[in-house]
Amino acid sequence: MSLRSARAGTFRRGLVPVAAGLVLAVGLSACGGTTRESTADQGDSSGGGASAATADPNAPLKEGLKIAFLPKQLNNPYSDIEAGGGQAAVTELKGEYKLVGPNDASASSQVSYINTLIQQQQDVIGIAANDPNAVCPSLNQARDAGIKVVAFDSDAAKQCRDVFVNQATTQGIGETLVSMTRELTGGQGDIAILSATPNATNQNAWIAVMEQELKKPENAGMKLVATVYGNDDDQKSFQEAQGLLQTYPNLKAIVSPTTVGIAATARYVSSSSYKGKVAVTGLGTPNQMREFVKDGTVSQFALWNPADIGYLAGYAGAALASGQITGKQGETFTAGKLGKYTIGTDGEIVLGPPTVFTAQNIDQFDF
Ligand code: RAM
Repeated sequence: MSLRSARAGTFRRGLVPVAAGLVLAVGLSACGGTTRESTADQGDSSGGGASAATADPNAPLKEGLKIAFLPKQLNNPYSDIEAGGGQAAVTELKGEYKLVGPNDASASSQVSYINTLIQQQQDVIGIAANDPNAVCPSLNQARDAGIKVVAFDSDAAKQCRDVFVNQATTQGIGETLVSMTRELTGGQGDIAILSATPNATNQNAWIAVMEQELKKPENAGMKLVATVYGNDDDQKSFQEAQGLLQTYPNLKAIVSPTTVGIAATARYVSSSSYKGKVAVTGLGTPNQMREFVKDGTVSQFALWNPADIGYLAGYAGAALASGQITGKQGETFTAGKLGKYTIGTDGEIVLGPPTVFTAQNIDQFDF
């Protein structure tokens, strides 16, 4: 039943989740959602996810595929790590790797890049969508031109991509963010969220789960007083963190579900009088967060290995372009060193559970 159990190798790369309950949460939550098979417009690229073609799991992976990656923005260390994983996959696949993208994560910033990739007749476009809908018309033009579309990290609307490589289940990530906050605050007091852009599919989905989690009795002592947006821009995130602390003097925690936001928040808090008094948690890369864990500003945050998302997206794209999969639930493919994956509901492929980082384990990670 769980997507995680359907594939081997999640723990092989050393990403051992600290919170045992999290693995369970991730596994359970992978079972939800609707099945693509029930959609009437299946096979129509303008309205329905997977193509009408039949998958041939034994089809050989094609060599020479042109696989392009379009992350949310290029000047984000997280995107660089993701793209590095994608490049590793394309090299193994003997394909042609390309990386393009905007410098800001605004809603429509990716459209012109998609149009260029269509003109270049790429075989696969991997995209971390800045907005689920703004990219849709161009992505469907790409699909009409025979290009396979793999959303990764941040989904596009499901009727305009073939599959979505999700870092962990949305439910599991939202639950982790709230459980870390509860642990750090003792479950009491005002909390705030400092997110990426207001349109980001991934952050908005995680925040929606957090809001549901906060309604549970065990979280009743925590009050979400504000959600603000740093737009995945370091300076804006820094200022938003400062603004939150000035506006809400009783704030007990800032939760930032973005690697840009949490690093900027930690930097601000570490040099302020709030250090040690206001908890900072969320999703960050170990290399960006290490100094703030060492100086006592941050004691717990989470993430997955971004390189594995890019790598998995590369292999998913090659499997689509080679006819091994079409994006339908239940199809399987092998993603190189990561092992076998099964496509879940709505074309979703889940990488694996996130890892929680603390002072005890952070030095085991280098990304
Ligand atoms: C930022 C981006 C990315 C997200 C991570 C956690 O780097 O918003 O999409 O997955 O944070």
